[in-house]
This record gives sequence, C-alpha cells and structure tokens, in this order.
Amino acid sequence: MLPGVLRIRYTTGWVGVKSGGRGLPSLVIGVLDQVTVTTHCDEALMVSPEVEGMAPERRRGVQEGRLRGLVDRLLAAGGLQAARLRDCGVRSGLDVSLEDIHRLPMVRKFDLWEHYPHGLRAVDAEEVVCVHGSSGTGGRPTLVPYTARDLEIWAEVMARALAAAGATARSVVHNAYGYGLFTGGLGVHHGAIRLGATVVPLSGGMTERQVALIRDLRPDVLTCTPSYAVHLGEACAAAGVEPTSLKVGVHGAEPWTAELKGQIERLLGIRAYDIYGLSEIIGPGVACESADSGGMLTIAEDHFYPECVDADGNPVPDGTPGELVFTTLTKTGMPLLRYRTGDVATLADAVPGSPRTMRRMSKVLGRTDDMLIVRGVNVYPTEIEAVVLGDDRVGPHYLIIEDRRAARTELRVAVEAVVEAAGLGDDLAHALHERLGVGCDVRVLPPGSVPRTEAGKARRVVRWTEGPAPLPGF
Ligand code: DLL
Repeated sequence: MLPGVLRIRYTTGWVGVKSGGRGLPSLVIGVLDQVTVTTHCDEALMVSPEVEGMAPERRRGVQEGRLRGLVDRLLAAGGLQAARLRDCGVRSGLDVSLEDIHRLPMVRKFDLWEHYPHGLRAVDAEEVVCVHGSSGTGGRPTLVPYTARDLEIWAEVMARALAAAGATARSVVHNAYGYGLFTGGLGVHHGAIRLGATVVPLSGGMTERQVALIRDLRPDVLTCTPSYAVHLGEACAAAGVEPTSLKVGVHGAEPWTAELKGQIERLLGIRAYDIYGLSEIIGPGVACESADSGGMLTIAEDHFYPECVDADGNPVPDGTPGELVFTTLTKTGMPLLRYRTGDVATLADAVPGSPRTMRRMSKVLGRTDDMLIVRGVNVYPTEIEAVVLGDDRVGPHYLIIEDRRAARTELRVAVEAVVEAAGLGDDLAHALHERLGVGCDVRVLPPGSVPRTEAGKARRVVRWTEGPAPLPGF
C-alpha cells in the first residue's frame, strides 16, 4: 500500500491528532507498514477531539442531560444529598436545569467528614473497586470510593491532560507523584496507560534513584508536584545529569505561580504545565493547562461542571475570583452535587478560535482556608511567591512564617539567594509592601536553609505561636 495521510483510532479509544481547528477533525500523519506519528510538544493534541472540541451549545445539552441523570441517581441512593434535594422541592431530575443549578443545595468537606469513612457513597459496597483520599488537615482524612466506571472516567480525563501537555503514545512518563491513597500517582498512572504511553511509577522520594532513571530511561514527560520538580532539577544538576530527554512537566496538587513555572522551566529545560484536581471530585485531571490554553486550565466540564461563587454562595461573573464549585456529572461511586472546593480561582470561556472549546479556570490563587489575614489585609501565599520568585536573584525555595506570638500578626519570609545580592532583603520587603499593602520581614538565608520537599505536598506557610523560630535565622 502506498504511504498516505491516515487518521488512526486505536482500540483503546486514543486518537493521535494534530489540531485542525475549532472542533474539526484532526490528522495523524502515518505510513501504514511503518507508522510514524508526527507530534510536537507545542501542538494541541487531543484524546477525544469530538468531545474536547464540541460546540459549547451542544455540550450544554449533554451536561443538562447528565445533571438530570445525576439528580435521579442521588435521589435513588438516599442519604444526605437526596434529603437536601427533597428539601428544595426536587422530586426528579426533570425538576432541575443547568440555568438554575445555583438554586440546588451544596456539599462541603465538612459533610464528608461527618460521614466518614464511607463518605457520601451512592452505590452498593460491592461496586466499589478502590478508595482514594487525602490525609487532610487536623487528622481528618477524606475518603472517596470509586467504581470501575469512575476509574474509566479518571483515565480518560488524565489521558486528555497528558496529551494536552504534549505526551503521546510514544512518551515515557516519569511519574513522581506519590502512589497510595493520594490520587496523584495512580491518577497519572491510569491516564498514561490509557494514552498508550510508558509510565515509570517512581512515586515520591528516593531522589538519587529518580535521577539515575531519568538518565537511563530518558523520559520525555515528568509528572510531580512543582516543589518536587525543583528538588529533582537541583538533584540532577548536583549529580551532573543533564535531563535533556525531558520535554514537558505536568505539575499540580499544590498552588504555584507563573514565577515558579519560569524557574522550573529554566532548571529542567522543559515546558511546565499546571494540572488541577481534588480527590473528592476524581483526582488530577479535573482541569489542565496546555500550550494553547492561554495560561489557564481547560476544565473537563463534560464530567465536572464548574461554578464560581462568592462567600455567600452566590455566582460571580467570569474573571472575578471566587470559590470553585464542581458537580460530578458522570461519577457513580461518590457523585457530588455542587461541591464547594475551598479553592479560589476565576472562570473563563475557551480561548476564542481554539480547538478546545471547554471552559477554563485560572491557576488556583489560594484556598479560602489558606488566606492569611495580616492586620486586616487578606494575603494569599501565592501573592508572596509571585513577588519573591519574580526576582531572579532568588532561588525557588522559600518559607512564609505567620508570626502570631504577639497580638499583632507579623509576616516573615525566608528566601535563599542564588547570587551575591546586597540589599536583596530590603528590595523584596519593599516589593511585598507595594503588592500586599502590609510590611514583611524578609530574611535572606544561606542556600539549603529552607526545608526541601521529598514527598507529598510542599509546606510553604508555617504558623509561629510560641517557642523557637521555625527556621534558624529569625
Ligand atoms: O492534590 C489531586 C492532584 C494530584 C492534583 C496531582 C494535581 C496533581 P487532593 O490531595 O485531594 O488532590 O488535594 C486537593 O490540592 O483542593 C487544591 O487546594 C490543591 N491543588 C490541587 N491541584 C492544584 C493546582 C490532589 N494545580 C487540593 N494548583 C485542591 C493549586 C492545587 N492547588
């Protein structure tokens, strides 16, 4: 057979595509007996172009049908969400519409804690195939049951996220998210397999071994928290390993700014993309960044319907920061109607003319419960990160200390300089005052002073209420 232009659908449901315009079919270029798929990291790659590029009006119809199905399932399952729906006068899915979704009851983390350990499970125990969750604050874990169908959805949205970052079936994915109850490791794992890529399941920690495997297996995709990406990059440099095979990084699970992204990209020589998710909704893959998403994250809104609300739960307009609320339209194990995430971000439509037509969220600005209130001024830790890491004399490690030993709260920030930098502390204190409107005590500490994150999520803020300073030097 003559070589020609082909469109290939793999049996796994993965389609290799090159973006072909708004919702239009896209192409994989191949030669039949020796298939060569041409891809490049900057191209807009989609796993399910017919879904990811669907016209928004048509998608709304799909979402509405799914919302009604969800309400019927919740009512049939009984329990908290059913009772709240009935209290609102909802007797069947036909009583609800997307337009009026803001009138429906919400659920919060507190509700899951109250129903520990099985949460708001909506299926029989035998339908549950695994449990994930987060360790949570104050020793109160949140557990989430998944059905086989939920795992399929998760693999699909995670495969989309990896493809959006530029991964293909030929990719080697170095997965350094923690494996276990935490959704990062296994979520990426399911998605990479669904994409047909090779996943190397490193989990977190044992950094020396990770460096050796980067050298030996030459992965092109790195998946881990942004703080671990920094740690791994520094460990590669210290070991004399140049991670030249790496092309892209897919980083999330903790807040990070465009400034840290710049540092990671320089350190590892990659394009670093954001990925967002939470165990209550599914795990990583709820939303993801790509080269063509305009610095925001495209939401898998065919499965997770997004809203953004103010402190009273009222909708805020696109572009206005508010708390993200998600409805799991298709999940079955623990479906949630209007889950208040505590994460603050803005929403927007797709980039005009983009082949991806789903709505977008900004990078997470902070959490409602992470906001520091310093002398009446609200400060998100990400604002501090943006200022200190925006100065290229500063390395990627910093720690914010909320000093509450006296009645008047003081904000203290520890940074490490990467060059000899006289006056750096004063410059940063000035820049922080300009940005936040409150004074900060900035200390420039010797390299290696700020604790590194080997596994799990970075701890960027500590509260100092009594005793010795959390870091020597204060
Ligand atoms: O962190 C899921 C995940 C794993 C996302 C790997 C991305 C990559 P949880 O442990 O349940 O799930 O924590 C969820 O982490 O409500 C946010 O506050 C925060 N978070 C997650 N992704 C981001 C992100 C996973 N990209 C909580 N930017 C969420 C900022 C994030 N915060």
